[in-house]
Amino acid sequence: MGAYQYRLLAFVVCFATSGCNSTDDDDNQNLIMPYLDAGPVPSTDAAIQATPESLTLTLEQASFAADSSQQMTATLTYDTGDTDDVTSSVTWSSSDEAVARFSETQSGLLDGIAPGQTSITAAYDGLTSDAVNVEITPQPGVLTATPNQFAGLPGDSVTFSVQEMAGDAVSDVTESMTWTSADESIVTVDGHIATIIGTGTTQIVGQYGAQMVTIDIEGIDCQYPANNGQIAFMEVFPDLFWKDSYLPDGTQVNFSMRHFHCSPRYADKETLIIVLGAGWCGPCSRMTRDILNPRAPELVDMGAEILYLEAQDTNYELATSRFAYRHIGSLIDQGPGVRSGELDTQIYTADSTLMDVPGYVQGQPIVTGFPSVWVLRKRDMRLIADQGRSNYYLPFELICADPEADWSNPPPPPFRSNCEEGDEELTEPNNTAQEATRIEPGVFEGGICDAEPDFYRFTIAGPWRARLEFDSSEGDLDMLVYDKRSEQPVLDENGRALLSNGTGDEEEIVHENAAILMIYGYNRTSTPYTLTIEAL
Ligand SMILES: [Ca+2]
Ligand SMILES: [Ca+2]
Ligand SMILES: [Ca+2]
Repeated sequence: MGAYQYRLLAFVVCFATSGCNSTDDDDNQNLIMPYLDAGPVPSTDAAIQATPESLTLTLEQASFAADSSQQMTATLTYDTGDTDDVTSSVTWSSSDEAVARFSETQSGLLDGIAPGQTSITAAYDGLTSDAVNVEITPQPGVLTATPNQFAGLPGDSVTFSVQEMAGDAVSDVTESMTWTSADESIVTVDGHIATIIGTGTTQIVGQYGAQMVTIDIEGIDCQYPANNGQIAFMEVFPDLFWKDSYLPDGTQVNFSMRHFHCSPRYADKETLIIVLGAGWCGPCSRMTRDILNPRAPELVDMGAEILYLEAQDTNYELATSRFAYRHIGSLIDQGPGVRSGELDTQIYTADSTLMDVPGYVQGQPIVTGFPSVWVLRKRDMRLIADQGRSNYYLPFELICADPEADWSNPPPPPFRSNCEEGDEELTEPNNTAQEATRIEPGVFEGGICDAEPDFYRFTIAGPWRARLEFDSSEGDLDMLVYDKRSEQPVLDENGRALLSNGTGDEEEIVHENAAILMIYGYNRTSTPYTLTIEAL
């Protein structure tokens, strides 16, 4: 536009003075140049007498983001009412160039630099425009939804949160989001909670200002293997459900056999270890805290999930999932495993509706005591290993490593020594009554450091006391007075076996005269000990 105007100007100037011709160029140039130096001038004849009166600034958006730009326009208005665009001729200024400053290459282009306010003016030929306030807003960030996808069975819901990340700044914009479901026959949204109501895939879309975030949703169509509702060895486990079960960190999820079998959440799982315990049951606590949990990280890596199902609370009442969460947490803190309570047990009926069946699991014939411990195979949801079929703890590592094998007669678990160097007594081998170490009253340090017992023999005229001390959280040791002939514990005058097999940190036997003591790890556990023999 500028070049066209200059040419037009040349004609105007010629007519108003002594005339123009091709031989008179020098004079004409002199007349024209001052106008050119000052920039564009009115494009009509009348404008020659017109006086610039005001300078006004316009821009499309008075508020825009850092790292974006807006083109400003300066308009000169003459006393005649005529106007001219003088954008490229004015001197632009921004009161705070740290907030926004003008481009050096394009006149009037205002670059947002950092969030804040600045005041824009332009000057032209002695005129200064009114100030225009411009706000630079933070650069729009990247929205991230958590979770960014969700697959669930009908009835499952998920709560989303959304973070906006702008540079190093992260802000939670969850409460500012507006959600819509792309298919309300699959998922509905209320606030920022989505609930699966049908099967299929769709999306929900979250809107935050001009930004959007989408979340892929799948309503899972689960085909659970046919079953007869009984819990039995090699049978398909019943289609049970525990709403609002607890994860180790206290978050709640619906957990069910159906979820375990079908949900992508368990995609990398092959086995489910179920510990049916009770709040009042010491051996259950031992199983959870001392046997299973120390192995749990390794088992989880092998594709095992754990379900701690509490049958009863400390008052022998049906346990809630809340109780299960607190009780298991008191034993293993945030150790792996879902926590559910039998009061909350539900079962899918033939038409896939849920029915309350509190206490269903502990009422099964397979449950002869607590803890009952089973391993299920995810592929077909069959119960492949039952603690009730073994005199030892189940060899979880072996079972989870090979869930297709026959575990109807599970072998003892591999022995794991809890001893450190020097814990084992120097009088090994002492693994049989024949090898028993001869001792006098006193204190002896030793250890059950392999799968074999330790034997000691002594002769004391009269009564004595043998006390065994150890850390039962590491390994439970027991002790008995051994009868070489019967290869059984010696019986006292009342016919009771002279053995001490409690669950605490100490075993004690009081007897008299010569004896052979046998010290052994309960269920192949291992730990160092201190043995004290005193004559009474
Ligand atoms: Ca030993
Ligand atoms: Ca030994
Ligand atoms: Ca014991």
